[in-house]
Amino acid sequence: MTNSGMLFPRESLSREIKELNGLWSFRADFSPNRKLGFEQAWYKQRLAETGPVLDMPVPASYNDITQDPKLRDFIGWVWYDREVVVPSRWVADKHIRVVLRVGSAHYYSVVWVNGVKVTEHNGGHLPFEAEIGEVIRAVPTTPCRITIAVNNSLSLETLPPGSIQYLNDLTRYPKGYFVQNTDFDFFNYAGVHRSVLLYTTPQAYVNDITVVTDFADSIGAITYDVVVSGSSKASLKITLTDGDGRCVATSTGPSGVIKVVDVMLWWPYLMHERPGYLYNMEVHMQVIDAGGDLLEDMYTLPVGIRTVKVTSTQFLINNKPFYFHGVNKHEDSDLRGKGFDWPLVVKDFNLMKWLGANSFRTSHYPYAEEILHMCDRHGIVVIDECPGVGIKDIRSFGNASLAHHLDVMGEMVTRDKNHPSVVMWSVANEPASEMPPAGFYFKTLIAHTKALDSTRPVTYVTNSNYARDQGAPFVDVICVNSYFSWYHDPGALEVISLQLNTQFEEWYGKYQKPIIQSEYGADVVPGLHSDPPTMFTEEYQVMVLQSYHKVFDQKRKQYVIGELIWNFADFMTAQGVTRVWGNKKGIFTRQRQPKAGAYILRERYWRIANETGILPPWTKYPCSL
Ligand code: BDP
Repeated sequence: MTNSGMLFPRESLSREIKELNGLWSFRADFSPNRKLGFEQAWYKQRLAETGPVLDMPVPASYNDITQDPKLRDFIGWVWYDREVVVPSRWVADKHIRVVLRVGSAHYYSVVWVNGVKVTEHNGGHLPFEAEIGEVIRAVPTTPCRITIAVNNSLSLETLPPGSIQYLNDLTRYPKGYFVQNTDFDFFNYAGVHRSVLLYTTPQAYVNDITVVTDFADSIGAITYDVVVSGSSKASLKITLTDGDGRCVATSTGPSGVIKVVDVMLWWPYLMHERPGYLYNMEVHMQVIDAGGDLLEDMYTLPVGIRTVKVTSTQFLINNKPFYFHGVNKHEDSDLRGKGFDWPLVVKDFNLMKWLGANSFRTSHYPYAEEILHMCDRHGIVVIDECPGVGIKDIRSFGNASLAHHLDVMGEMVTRDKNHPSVVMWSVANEPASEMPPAGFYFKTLIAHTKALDSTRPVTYVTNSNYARDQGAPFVDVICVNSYFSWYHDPGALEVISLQLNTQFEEWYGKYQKPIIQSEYGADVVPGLHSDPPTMFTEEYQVMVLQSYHKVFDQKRKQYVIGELIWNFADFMTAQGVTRVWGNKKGIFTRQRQPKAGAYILRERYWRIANETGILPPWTKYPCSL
């Protein structure tokens, strides 16, 4: 694990938080080269003084907020700014670190405070931060101004990759016309997508915590490692409390093993009557600084005690076979785009629980940390995927791409390593894994990920041919996407069972690793009906699902360890002739209303859960939330 932490900001007796969500001033740089903002140094004054600004909510994508098609499809730099009143105590007290944190912004960000650059960050979907105490103390203006410039252009070396294409034929395109080409199937939403906040710590502080859990009989074990920054002389006390707040164990020192008697394990939803059980690990740091003052820092980390193992035919959680019956999702909704939104998050969890889903994959990028906290608490199991989606061009397998991909995995593992809900890393979705350089690329990437975290299996999601896939020898679990009777043999429902059976036999025959059907599905325009079923109708989606399920039911007794429907809900994509206002493979509409397929899955998921025989009678389907 890396040494520099990315602990989720939490209030404590030693830490305060000031959220900067709400309305920011916003200006897109429409200049031909998109560089006017830098040339005119827009960060040196209030954005409103540089030209016309819009109100822009944070967090949100900017694309669907106005009526302007140029902003919806904008490529290049956009600028945000707002003023914030920093409590005078934070400025006056030099013992306090003041940190500015951006939960995520797409994709390349530069941040200034009072016109002074404090950080830049390459990549969306992951947080970045900067210590700004020195800057606000240098010129203690009230209020202080925060400026964020964000650029959504992608290159062959970014994640996801993309490329800008200039269309220079003046008989067909206006002067200076360019487009951004990408190889992924979701709208390239951009802006400040997650919370922006200021938080404080003392100058000596708990920078990172890593926990690895295990158990034997009724004794749990938490192996912990705490990194303190700002002092080498800190003393540490660890207190572990149970779900009722009772202290169950203590420890001292920066690392060690905490034993928990009569351990309550963390179990997935529907696998146990008390899923998502969490302890709280309070880390209390004390140090006397050079001036003789006592500095204290407190950080409380929720900890779930569980184990994960993979055999050639099974995925084991707490040594019991776990079958993924779940969904693939997107961070996507009307108006907000990819902007974080609590009502949406809670509604989606209620729908997943209604469905009897015990898991999801964060297709195709890391989701907001708040969502992983919900998963921890509700026992929803997560395959945590990095933004390695659309890696199709051979130039995206070069050294620069690989170096960036390794960095992104480092950031993602650092952020998500302590979540009990996260049981596997996915390093990519449907890369061109049959290309020769993919062998070295994925060997390196997967080995690196295992070096970052040796406790979780690693995979990537493939749709290539089993015989030509270069990375499959290195993954722990084979994740396969297939769309029989859709992209292949459209309309031919009768081929599904044969082709799916062949798919499983070939992959298992060659690699002897457990397999997850990581995507399958069919588009539905809600309300469209036909009998006999034809593509895009509710009946057709039902038939596709049922045909896949028959084969899953044979193979899950052997080596198939999961099924994840594509997709939980309809989502927006780029415009194109195969997309009628977005991808319609949702079993729920984009507004989260069920299609016929949702009821098929609901019946199935609850039946599978009940078959395991460990559900108490009161949770038998149909159950209310
Ligand atoms: C798969 C991709 C996914 C797409 C899906 C589809 O992994 O991102 O949305 O196909 O076409 O290949 O619906």
